[in-house]
Amino acid sequence: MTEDEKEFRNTRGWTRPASAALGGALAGFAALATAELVSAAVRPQSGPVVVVGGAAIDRTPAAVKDWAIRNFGTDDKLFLQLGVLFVLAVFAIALGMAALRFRRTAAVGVLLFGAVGAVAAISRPDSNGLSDALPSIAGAIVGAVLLLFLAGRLALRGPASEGETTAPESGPASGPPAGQGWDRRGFVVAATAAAVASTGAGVLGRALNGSSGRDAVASRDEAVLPAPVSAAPALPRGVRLRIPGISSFTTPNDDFYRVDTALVVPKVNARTWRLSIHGKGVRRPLSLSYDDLLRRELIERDITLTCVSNEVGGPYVGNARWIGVRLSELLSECGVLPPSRGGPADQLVARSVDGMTIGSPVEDVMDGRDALLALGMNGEPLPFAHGFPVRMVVPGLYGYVSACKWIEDIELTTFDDYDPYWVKRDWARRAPIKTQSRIDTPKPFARPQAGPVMVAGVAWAQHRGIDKVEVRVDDGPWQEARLAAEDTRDTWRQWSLAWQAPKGGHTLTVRATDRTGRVQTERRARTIPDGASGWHSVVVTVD
Ligand SMILES: Nc1nc2c(c(=O)[nH]1)N[C@H]1C(S)=C(S)[C@@H](COP(=O)(O)O)O[C@H]1N2
Ligand SMILES: [Mo]
Repeated sequence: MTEDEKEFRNTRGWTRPASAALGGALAGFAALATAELVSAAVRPQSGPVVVVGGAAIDRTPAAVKDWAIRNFGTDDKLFLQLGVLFVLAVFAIALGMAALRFRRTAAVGVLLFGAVGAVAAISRPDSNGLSDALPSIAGAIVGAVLLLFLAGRLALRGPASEGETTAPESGPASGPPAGQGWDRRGFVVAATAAAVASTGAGVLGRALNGSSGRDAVASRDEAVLPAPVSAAPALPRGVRLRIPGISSFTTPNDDFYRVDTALVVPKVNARTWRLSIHGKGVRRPLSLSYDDLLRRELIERDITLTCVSNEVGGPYVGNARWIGVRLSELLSECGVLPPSRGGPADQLVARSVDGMTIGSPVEDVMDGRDALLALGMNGEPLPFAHGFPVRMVVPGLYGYVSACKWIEDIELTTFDDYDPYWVKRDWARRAPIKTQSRIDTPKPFARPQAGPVMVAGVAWAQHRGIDKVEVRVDDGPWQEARLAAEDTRDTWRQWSLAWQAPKGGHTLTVRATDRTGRVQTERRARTIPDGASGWHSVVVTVD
């Protein structure tokens, strides 16, 4: 190959555009790594992927969100973040290619991405103001400078480079020998250095962000829940059916479903946490510390929590033993009266440290049910993912209208005056839990042997109680299932039916009847606006 041919390859081949693409990707990577490191100094929730992802969550139409939860389950957040990263990577590569010709414009493009991140950061509901914009801004500046520099190495120089920008601002004088070409060595060195430095910054930022909740972790580790004055009664005998594959009566914390909008689980320091209660009809506003709550009379209750996004047969339901303060007691101390006794507020809006708002009917919270400000879950302080230090739990209401995690503020208001987060997104203002039942075993498309097969599962109608569960095989008659003993009417109930399974394909269907005598409706409803309805069926093939 002649020198001329080499030069031709050097300028016209694929390596230059490929390097440009790589340069763009590196600039994007450096920007994110810088942002990660700076967010460790500001706070983990201020990173660009988190804030842009959070803004995307808030703007996602309910139907799409529903779809995402259905398809990705609790991994929906991971997929969202990967999606944000993918979009960023595509744009970074495009900007890198554009920088071959329009170096300054491409750098400005990087800065624009930073601006998007900065605006998203400032407009998060839990934003700390301008400081939250720092990670995005710092990242964008580093990314833009790196892109300028790398594109400088790629600029063609020398007399024969007409038609391409000769880019006088490019690079140091110690570039390549004069002549047609670009600074390959300079590019490789700079790109390698940038990759190494960015990886270092990213890893360090990750590590710092990971440990940033140290104070919060320490405050949870040292928290000791006093014995409740009113302990939950021992579980009645016969609450648990010993059937393989059935949901355990008490859901262990690690298996408890999680549904929230938080891309980063808030780590709240209980030592500095406070809860305020204020608003309409609050004659004596309160501000409480974690210790204030621990010093109060605590009660312990088994309560089954359910998500309104749970499909018929879905997994977003769990039962735990909660320890907490009676919410109605605190409200009464503040002088709050329920609407039925003339109180002016009919909606209690709980606000979390991450800006979630959840509205519950004041009437329900004060009607004598065990509405809790919960501190403990299954014998330990709340796990961070489930709301440490304090969350609400109200028997009989879906989580999105009752179970605010990481709560820090309670405002008494009216349904007319204020729409909380999910209501703004077309979910119902009021949402009592619908009677539901689920077949846990056999699993869909199972192939049991002909003969005795245990059909079993759970049924729930919190605060009304379950009185009957029936199972139907194909189009046969409804057969009454055996019901496990009831713990309380606020908890789910296990059930089972011994089935003599004949060979062939069969559809098993379940329905429950609650204590008001109402049979679970067959009418199919979507989750939005106020919870799914319909009967759960499982198709099996008996061999
Ligand atoms: N701060 C906050 N609290 C929240 C939510 C949320 O997104 N943010 N989601 C609610 C919903 S929709 C449900 S079903 C329950 C779920 O509680 P869990 O994750 O502990 O099971 O929390 C509720 N509390
Ligand atoms: Mo929910």
